[in-house]
Amino acid sequence: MPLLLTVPDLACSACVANVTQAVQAVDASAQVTADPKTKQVSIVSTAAVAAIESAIAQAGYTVAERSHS
Ligand SMILES: [Cu+2]
Repeated sequence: MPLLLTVPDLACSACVANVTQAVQAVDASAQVTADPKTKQVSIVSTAAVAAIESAIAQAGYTVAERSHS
């Protein structure tokens, strides 16, 4: 089940690349799909949710909401 995060400051494809890199720094095999229009980031990873969220925060983005789909 992918982890679904809402990241309101996801504005463009550069943000998508930044967030993807941040998550893949935690788990190199993570599958990250992010859409600047919906502000949703879908992540398939075995890494801990807290580790993923803190990596995204350290990249300069805010995680507003989290849900498992
Ligand atoms: Cu951007």
